Amino acid sequence: DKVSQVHRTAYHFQPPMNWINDPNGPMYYKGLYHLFYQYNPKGAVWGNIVWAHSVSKDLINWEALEHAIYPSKEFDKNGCWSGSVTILPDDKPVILYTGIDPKKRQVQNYAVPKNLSDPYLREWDKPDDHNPIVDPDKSVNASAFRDPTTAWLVDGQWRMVVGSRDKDTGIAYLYRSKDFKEWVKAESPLHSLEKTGMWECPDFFPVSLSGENGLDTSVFEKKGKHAFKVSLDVTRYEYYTIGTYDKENDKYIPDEDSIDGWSGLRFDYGNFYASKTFFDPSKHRRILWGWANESDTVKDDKEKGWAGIQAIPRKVWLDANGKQLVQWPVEELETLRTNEVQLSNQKLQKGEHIEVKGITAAQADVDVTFSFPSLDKAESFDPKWEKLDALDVCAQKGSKVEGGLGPFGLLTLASEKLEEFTPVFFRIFKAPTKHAVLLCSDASSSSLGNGLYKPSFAGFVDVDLTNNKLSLRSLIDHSVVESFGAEGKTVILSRVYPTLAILGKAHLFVFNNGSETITMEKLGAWSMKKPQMNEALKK
Ligand code: DQQ
Repeated sequence: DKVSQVHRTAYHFQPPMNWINDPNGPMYYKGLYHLFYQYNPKGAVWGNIVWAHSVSKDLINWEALEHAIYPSKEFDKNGCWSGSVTILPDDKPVILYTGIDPKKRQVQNYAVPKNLSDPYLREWDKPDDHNPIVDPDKSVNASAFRDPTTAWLVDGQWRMVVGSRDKDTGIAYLYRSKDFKEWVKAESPLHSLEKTGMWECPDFFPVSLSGENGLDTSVFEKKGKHAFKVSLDVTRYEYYTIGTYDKENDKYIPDEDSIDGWSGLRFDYGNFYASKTFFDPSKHRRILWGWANESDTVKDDKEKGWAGIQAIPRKVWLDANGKQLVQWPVEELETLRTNEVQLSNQKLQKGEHIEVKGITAAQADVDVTFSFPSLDKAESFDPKWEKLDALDVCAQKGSKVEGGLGPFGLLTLASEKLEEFTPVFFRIFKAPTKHAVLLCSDASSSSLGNGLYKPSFAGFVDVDLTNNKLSLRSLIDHSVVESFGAEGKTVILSRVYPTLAILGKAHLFVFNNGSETITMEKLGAWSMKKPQMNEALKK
């Protein structure tokens, strides 16, 4: 029997079928972007993990290639888990990845292209010489030792980090090598922190102090800043800090005002995990890939025959305030825009909603700027909330709870009579010393379906409100709503599974449910075309 595929995404990265998880080894090489990813060739649940491989000229249209890395040696007999690519001098890419060995130990291996003149880099060799390059020594927990990073070069020696834990202390073990084969563990880790648990998929990279350009992973600017990200196994959230890299002592030191731990900054306050960045020399930018798991039931995943997507690749850079990163969908995404609709200067009184007509609302890109006369009507911030996650505040103060300044924003994937909708909205509070801006992407009203995970994802937005404006962009793609608040300062990805608001029956509205009148200053909305998405195996 034919399963309905109403929730399959059109322009997010997906293979034709089966389970996917972490993005692996993203790179730009000889005019092509490569993406590898954790893949189960045999089904829609996690298992039998190989590195599937796709290439693209524009990060939007993808061609599927043969699997690049799959169990074929003793040192990866039980699985080929996550890892990274480093491009060595003379344009030679090398993969570092975690293999699961016959004793189920996690070991670090390397692989090199069989034929460097093939721009597709289809076939990879895992030499017996020096593999595995890193074995867990006696001090290391061999079942929590994985996900090697892209390496960086300091004074002629490569460094890379492997994620781990010692009891509940998260650890980024540091290794050094002169030739990329002989690796020696440093006496102390690059970074570690108690009570954070296993550090999966660490990522460590330099950021420019000004502008939006990215830096190659081995570039160190005077007084430069670095970002360090980990994926926390226990909560399935990631967090990052901004800090400095002390090259002499090979230590990463988070800035004093950058929270190191569970409540630190996140790339994304929604469904986004095991992310990885890479430097794109062709456009001098750093790009972030992240995995968005299903929020559907496992039974549905199996019936559909697929599970997992990759978020739209995002350019990432340091905010002008030096305190956080900013993200924006890569500009190439805009080539998919069609059926443009522009609206401007429309007032929204309390309780009003305006439909955005003329686009395919289930497969769209919408970018809107709101303004308001003043901050006077902002509700006061309940001090009790200080102890809560933003998500809990959003669960209490949803889009249907009337406010002062907000809630206002978008109702995405909405059914005609609003039995289903995923609101993405701002709500502004008067906090003791300043205003607190909450961005919420609330899945609780997204579907009449049963057994779904429907969290009220939310994050605070550290934004200057002196011009009384806030902007919001949402990428809507059937079962995903990926939203960028305040030009990418706070980002939230939600997976949702409407039963009524599907395909041509989905609607998009702009709404306000606060006593202050909001002006929709300008809105651009587009239907999104379907790119080539891994259908054909490139010959
Ligand atoms: N997924 C991989 C691991 C990694 C985890 C296995 C994160 O290497 O730690 O599929 O999602």
